[in-house]
Amino acid sequence: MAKYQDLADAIIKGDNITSKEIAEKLVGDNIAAQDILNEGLVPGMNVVGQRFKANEMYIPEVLIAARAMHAAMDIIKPLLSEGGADLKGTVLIGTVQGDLHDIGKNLIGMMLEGGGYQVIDAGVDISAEKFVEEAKKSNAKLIGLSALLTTTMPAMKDVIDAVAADSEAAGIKIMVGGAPLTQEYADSIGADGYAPDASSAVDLAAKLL
Ligand code: B12
Repeated sequence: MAKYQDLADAIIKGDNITSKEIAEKLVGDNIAAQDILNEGLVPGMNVVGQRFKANEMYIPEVLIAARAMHAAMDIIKPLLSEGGADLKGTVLIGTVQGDLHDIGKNLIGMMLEGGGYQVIDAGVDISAEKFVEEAKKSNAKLIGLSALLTTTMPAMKDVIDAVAADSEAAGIKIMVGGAPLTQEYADSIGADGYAPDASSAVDLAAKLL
């Protein structure tokens, strides 16, 4: 019988063929999709996140691991929603207006998915109005904003203000990140949270939701 650890190992190695096969075997063995997520995918991506943080893994390896996670996720996703599995909530992510950098945002999205959240990716160069509209449409409880340019950091405050000004959106939490960001900057614009990397972002989401 396939084991959770084999699935986690396939993800860490970035082997998307094996991760898919193991996920299929586990499903065939009648293992609940939620258990496959919690005992295989999440621990695998946790190791990847920790190694990335410790500079033991580099961006391409993380992206390859994330692809292996997605291959397994594709198998269990339909079963998760079918069984009404208790996904932890919806997080809307996007890069702010004027900014096209998306590598960090994509990593955040993959790690959040691996952590059991439903992730809606609005994309790049997203206006404050669009963030509000998408958050309401997807019933997101948390928005993750990314900015890589010092010139686009102020656009994060525009999103925070637009969310606060909209009676239907007010109350949605906002976390921010990106290389030029600091905790001080996040505090100064009134963000609910800041995380310096993808694995801390998952911890932060758990704290905020
Ligand atoms: C790749 C890259 C590009 C690519 C982007 C490709 C893509 N699809 O993303 C391209 C070539 C398109 C590009 C374009 C430009 N770039 Co550029 N780019 C970079 C580079 C080399 C890497 C960025 C990156 O992906 N890092 C890796 C990821 C994983 O890290 P990260 O994004 O920081 O994300 C991590 C954390 O910050 C955090 N995080 C990120 N987002 C979020 C969100 C939340 C909610 C949370 C909690 C956490 C979080 O978690 C992530 C994972 O750990 C940086 C230099 C550098 N070393 O940072 C310059 C850099 C960001 N770029 C820069 C510039 C100037 C530009 C251009 C203006 C260049 C030009 N003259 O055309 C354009 C701007 C285009 C635009 N409008 O956005 C400057 C910015 C300087 C500044 N002070 O603002 C940098 C710093 C290079 C430099 N030293 O000058 N760029």
